[in-house]
Parts: sequence; C-alpha cells; structure tokens
Amino acid sequence: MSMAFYITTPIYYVNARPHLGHAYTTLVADAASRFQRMRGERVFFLTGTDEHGDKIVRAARKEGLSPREYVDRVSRLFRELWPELAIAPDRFIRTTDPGHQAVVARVLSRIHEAGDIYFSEYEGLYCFGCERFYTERELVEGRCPDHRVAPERIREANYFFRMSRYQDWLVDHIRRHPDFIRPERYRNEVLAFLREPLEDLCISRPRSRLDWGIPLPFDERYVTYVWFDALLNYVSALGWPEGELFAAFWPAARHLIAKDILKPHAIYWPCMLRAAGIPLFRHLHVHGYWKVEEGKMSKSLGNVVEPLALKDRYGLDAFRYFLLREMAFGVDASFSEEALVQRLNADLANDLGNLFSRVLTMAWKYMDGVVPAVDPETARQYGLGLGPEAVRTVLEYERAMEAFEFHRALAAVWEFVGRLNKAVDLSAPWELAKKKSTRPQLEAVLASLLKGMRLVAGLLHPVMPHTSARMQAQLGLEADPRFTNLEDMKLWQPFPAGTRLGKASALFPRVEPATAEPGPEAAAPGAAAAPETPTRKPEVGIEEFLKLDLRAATVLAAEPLPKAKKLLKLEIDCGERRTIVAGIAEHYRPEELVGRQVIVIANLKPAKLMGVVSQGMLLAAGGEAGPVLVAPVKPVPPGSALK
Ligand code: ME8
Repeated sequence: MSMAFYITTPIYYVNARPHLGHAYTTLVADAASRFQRMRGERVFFLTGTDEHGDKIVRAARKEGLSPREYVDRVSRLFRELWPELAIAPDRFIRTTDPGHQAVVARVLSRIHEAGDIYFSEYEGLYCFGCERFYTERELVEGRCPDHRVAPERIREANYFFRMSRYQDWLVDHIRRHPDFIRPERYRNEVLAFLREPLEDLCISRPRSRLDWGIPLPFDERYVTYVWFDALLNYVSALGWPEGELFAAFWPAARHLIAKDILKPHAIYWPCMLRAAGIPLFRHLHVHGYWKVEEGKMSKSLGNVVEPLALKDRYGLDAFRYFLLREMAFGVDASFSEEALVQRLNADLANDLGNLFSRVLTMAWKYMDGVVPAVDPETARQYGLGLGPEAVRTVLEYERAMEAFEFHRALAAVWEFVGRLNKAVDLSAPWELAKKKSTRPQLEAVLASLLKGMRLVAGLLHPVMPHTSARMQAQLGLEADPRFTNLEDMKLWQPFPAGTRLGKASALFPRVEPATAEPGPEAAAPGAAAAPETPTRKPEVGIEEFLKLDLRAATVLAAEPLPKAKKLLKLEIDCGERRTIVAGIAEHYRPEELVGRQVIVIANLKPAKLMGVVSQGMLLAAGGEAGPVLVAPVKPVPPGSALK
C-alpha cells in the first residue's frame, strides 16, 4: 500500500552563505526521501530560502545591494549547492515568490476575520538579530541567548496573534500524540515550556522601521513578522488551499529542523494552523547541532566549515556517509576532519571497498566475470546461508531509516558487510579454486557473496547514491529495477545467473589526513572524557576486534639494544617463542621483566627495528610518567587467548 511522504527542511536565511549545518539537514531530507522512494512511496521534498526581514536588509546594505538583488544572489547559492551534494528536492521555495506572498496574506485575513489578531501597544525587550521580543526569563544573564547581546527596550503599536488561547489545546495534542515531536527529549522540552503561560505573538513590524516584508492585508502600514511569513511556506509550497499537491501530501507532512528553531515549529506553527483552520502536520523531527571545536557553529560566530571544500577533498559520498553515520539523530555531534578521514579509511576503503574489490576480482579470475548458475541443491549445500541475516539486516535498516536513526541503519549494513568479509576469509575461495572437485563450492560461495553485495549496494542508495550506482554497474545490474526496491530485497532472490559483471575498480581509495594529529594525549588520564569528543575512535564491530590475536605471554629473556636508548629486545613465550622489540627501556630494566607475564598482539605485521625483526607488540597503558605494561591479574598458561 502506498502512502504519501512529505518532508520539509527549514527555509534558510539568506543573510549568509550555506554551511555544514544547512547541508546536513537537507541531506537528511534527501536520504529520507530516497529511502521512501525505495519503499514505493509518493514523495515530495521541499526546501528553500527565507528572504524577508531586518537581518536580510542589513546584510544587503553591507554588500551595497538592494534587498531584491541581494536575496536573488544568495538564494541562488543555496539552490545551486543542492545538486552538487546529490540532493534532489522536488521544490525550492522562496518567501519572495508571489504565490507564497498571496498565501500569507490570505491566512492573515482569515485569522484576522476570525478575531485572533488584535492591535495593541507593547513595550518590551527586542533583539534585532532575532527580530523578536524576548521575555525576561528567556534571556541568559540579561542577554539574547543566540546573539549574546543585551536586547533593547522598545515601545511600539503592533498586531498580535492570540496564541495564548491555543495553549491548552496544544498541550493536549502533544500529550495525545507521543510521536508529534521526536525524539522524546524535544517533546519534553516543549511540554516543559508550555507549563508557563503562553504569551501572544507579535506578528507585525511597522513599515517605518522595516519595509522588506509582506504587507499586512488589513493594515498597509505594517509588514508581517518574518516567522509568521516563513512558516507558511510549508503549505504555500503545496498550493494551499486548493492544490492537488496539498490534498495528497499535507496529511503526511513531516518537518525536519535542528533544535535551534524548536519553539517556532512546535508552538507558533501548530497554533497558527489551528487558527487558520488547517489540519496539523504529522511529525516534527528535531536533530542536534554539529559542533566544531567546542563552540556552536553558526554564522554569527564565524567558524563555519565550508561543506563543499570537504566534499571536494574527500569525495561526495564519503562526505554524505560521514554526516549520516557520525551524528546520532537528535544529539549534538562533533565535526572533525580527522573523524571523517578515519571513517573513510576504516568503513569505506577497508570494510566496504575491500569486500567489493576482493570478491569481484575473484569472480573475474575464477569465473571470467560471469555469474554462474548454481542449482538450488548446491546453493543449499555449499552456499553461505546468509538469508536469515540478510532479511534481518533489511528489517533493522528499514526500522531505523523510518525512525530517522540513520547511524543505526548504517551500522546494521556494516554489520552485514563484516559478515561478508568474514565469509570470504572462512570460505577461502582461493583454496576452492585450486581443485576441480571443489568447483561447485567455489561457484556457490561466490554467488552467495555477490548476492550479499547486491543487497549492500541497494541499501546504500539513499546515503551514497553515486557509489550505489557504481556498485550496481560493477555487479552488472544497471537495468534491474529491483536493485533499489526494498520489498524485493526482503525476498533475497538469487543473483541472476549469466549476469556479466562490470570491472572491479577501487570504490574508495584510502586517504591521508591533511591535518591529522590523532593525539591520544588529548584524553589525559583522569580527565573525564566527554562522550562525543573528536578524539574518540570510530565504533568497531566485534568481528574487527576478533581480528586481533591477543595473547598472554611470559618474558623469557630481555636485553638492551645497542645504540637504541629506548628499546629493549625481549624473548617471549606466547605459545611459541617470539622476539619482540619494545620501546620501554626508559621505564623498565631488563632484569625486572624476565619471568613476568605480559599481553601481546601476536598477529601484528612483523617490523624491523634497529636491525631486529619484532614479531608482535606488547600492550601498555599510557601512564603519565610513561607506558605501564598490561598483564593478566593471575598467571595463565603462555599463549592463552584474550577474549
Ligand atoms: O532558522 N548543526 O534559518 P537558518 C546542524 N530561516 N544544523 C544546523 C546548524 C548546525 N550547527 N546550523 C544550522 C532559520 N543548521 C529560519 C528557518 S523555517 C520556517 C525558517 C540548520 O538559516 C538546521 O536545520 O538559521 C537549523 O534548524 C537551520 O539550519 C537554521 O537555518
């Protein structure tokens, strides 16, 4: 059954260029839209620009332009950015569009006629940056919480929207619809705010002070407050009240925002809709903030990461993947180039890229790039039995994508990628290829792996559309419409025999970070590490941990290495005799080590240090005064595996 899916982003202010925060929200809307299309839903994805108000006039003046010239110029920057990020909205709305302005006037007249707009003199604390009055209790130490300047006391006659009258109704609605505002923490925040009496909303600005806005239809001396104007874009874009789009999509409306604009969306907007006799939207999805070097990243503070610079340096899909994988939707996240590079190297180049290049290379080498026909009996006997896991992966992915838990959806896909990589190691197709008698096994294994890769490639479409298409081509499935159909994926159909695979080529080359300084010293001992610090390493699956051969060992002999002040040469027993060179000479004397137990990584690639081949590495904790060796708390037989 097909349902409509309508998703909106905030319409962005044009007083500055687009930045990472804007890119993130719009990317989320794009990924969610692509995902819904994979489920066969009818989708409408809206974004645009918010172009009226004081802020814009001041920004235009600074550039020596008229507001009209200025908004045209900056709005175009936003509109042209989205295709460069493979973001494909169905409509880009501007609040200066005549159609939108007509809707604003019409809604204002309706609410005015219904008696919910009144004229009154008001004196209050006004922040020019925010273009709104603040109550004392909203200020932080007497200052605007956003702009950090003291608001000015001004006195003005203005029009007010009787928002207070909708307070009880709104509280009731939020209580009765637990998923109206998601995640829960923001719902609670709104309910907490609504415990205090709600004030009426000033919705006009005198033209003597601000001329760049939509005139009030019932008093030409005033223009409309920019938020009252902007929020209405969500219905004007659908052609409210009579449009076919409105009828089809409005009942399914979901607004996507960051926490900075929770109040206008969770409070003003529902009250406005109610007063205008328009049904409410379905859901408000609220995400956290990207933080760059501790502070909030915003235009007013000036530490903005240029999204395009990063996508050019590391590739668009890696950039999209990073943003969606790194941020737990709803919670703030730290942005760092190092974290991006780590994810690119670990998740994309290593896990995903290696899987594709290994399997495709083998498919060419052993099967000439043609997918073999494997009869069901052989498949059952020798295939990898991935079916149940594959279906579980799709179901978890679907649940998480639907809930806007993109990081979880991707983690589920990567767990499956890990399973496939492990299956390559365990089934060792290169061994099966050595004998004629194991040919059926070889074919069954490779067909299973290709089937798994087809699933991974399809599931990645919403997040990495270009890479997904390249994988599709490598798998020889370009013309297959089932490739991105979620229901088809759940059926886990055989990979069509006879399919000619495309050539394998590296999907993600490894990169060296431009400014990488991994800096474990940042996590100084005793310092409480914040849960989202940039120095935290990316999450790994258990299968990655299990790749390390960690063992207890006993030191048999130890001696200094001539000419190397810091190094000791150790002979150890880790189930077998090994030589290890360790950088601990300044902290341990050779004689105090002999007979002691230590922990070694036994499968680390051997490395030559001062002419001696070191066949492993000792584990040590980074103590303040130097490394402290790690040991089992009770003696164990040498070679005992750690788990
Ligand atoms: O508020 N992290 O426009 P705006 C994550 N015109 N997202 C961020 C972010 C960050 N550091 N910084 C900005 C406006 N965003 C109004 C909206 S809607 C009817 C009117 C994103 O240009 C996030 O989506 O200030 C946030 O809500 C939005 O940009 C604010 O954009």
